[in-house]
Amino acid sequence: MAAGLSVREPGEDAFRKLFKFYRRRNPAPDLSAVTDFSQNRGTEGKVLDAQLSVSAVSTQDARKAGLQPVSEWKAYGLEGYPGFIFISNPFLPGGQCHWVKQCLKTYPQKPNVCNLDLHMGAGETSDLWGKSKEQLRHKGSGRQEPKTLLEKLRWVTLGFHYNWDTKKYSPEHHTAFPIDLAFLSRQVAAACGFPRFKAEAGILNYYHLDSSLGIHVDESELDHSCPLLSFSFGQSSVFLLGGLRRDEAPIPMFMHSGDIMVMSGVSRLLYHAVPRIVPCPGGTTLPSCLSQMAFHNSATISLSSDPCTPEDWEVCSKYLLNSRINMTVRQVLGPGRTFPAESEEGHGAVRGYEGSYHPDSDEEHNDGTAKRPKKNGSNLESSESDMSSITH
Ligand SMILES: O=C(O)CCC(=O)C(=O)O
Ligand SMILES: [Mn+2]
Repeated sequence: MAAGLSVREPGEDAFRKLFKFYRRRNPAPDLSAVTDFSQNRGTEGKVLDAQLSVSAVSTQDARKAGLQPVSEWKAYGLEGYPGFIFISNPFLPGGQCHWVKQCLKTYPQKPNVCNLDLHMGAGETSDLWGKSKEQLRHKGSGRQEPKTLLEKLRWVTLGFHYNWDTKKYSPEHHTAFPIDLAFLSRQVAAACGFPRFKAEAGILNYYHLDSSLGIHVDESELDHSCPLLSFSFGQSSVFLLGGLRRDEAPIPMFMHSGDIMVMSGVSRLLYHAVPRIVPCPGGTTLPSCLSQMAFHNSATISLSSDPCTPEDWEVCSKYLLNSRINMTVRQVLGPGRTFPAESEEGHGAVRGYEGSYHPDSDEEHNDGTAKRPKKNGSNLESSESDMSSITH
């Protein structure tokens, strides 16, 4: 256990304690206790090899999604966390380009919904990519330079659009789920033993070096027997995987670019959070799997009529120098099910953010945009110090 983890303030739950530890700026936390699946460095004796269904995904379909054949994937589980599967970057060289480009260029477009829609008009939020790319490409490292719209993007919702106020999905607020992302999700879910998985909702989170995502459980989906898939790109993060209760101390683990996490079964409803983004040393490079990337390989992703060009990748790679993108994909309804009538609804449909920290979340953002009241936002935050917070 890293130094400094043992002191616990009265009334503070074990999860929150570690969340604060890893979010701390000054002094920066010791990351030596963070499990790193890619380096075989981990929670001693707790890391298991996960069995995948190799025959469920053809090599051709894997390749189409930018993935290596499933037989090549390195997948892990954790003892005591059945249903939790960590796949250490199974993407082909170049296979991540397409997804990063989609997250920055395509998915923020209407009819999808993003945080900027809450305080900007439709004209202003259309074509974030077009409005940002030149400025982003030529940007120096100066903190004073105004942020581009892409840098102000915090979340995008897809499919059944998650409502941050009601913490529910509704049949009235639905747009077509991106075909390519549904395809990628289907392959990953099938390899993990869920051949009938249907991507129905997505939340994309955009993190910068000072962002964090608060402690929560994803339980708004109506059928928890379906897995939740999570894909990470760009800078690494510390991810905390907790238990069913907040007084269970979470396991810290790195999520690197290309890593995929599947939460299913007993692990589907575990508390989790992202307290910290961990940039590459020096802060001026991309993770090696992205910098070595022969972008033209992304042409193998034959799912899109808009392949990632060298110009696109120039913008994406500049963005990722100090950012992380995470895509979570969810099935909202059980197979063949529809939304229940209002009167039949249970009481459990809550994305269980117990964001009791940062009562100051209605203050002004440091980029001049108004902070949204906590109830309007996801729990993605930026923190300049332990106690300040910025919700999108
Ligand atoms: O960014 C991550 O790794 C986690 C995202 C997440 O938990 C969510 O969107 O519900
Ligand atoms: Mn989550």
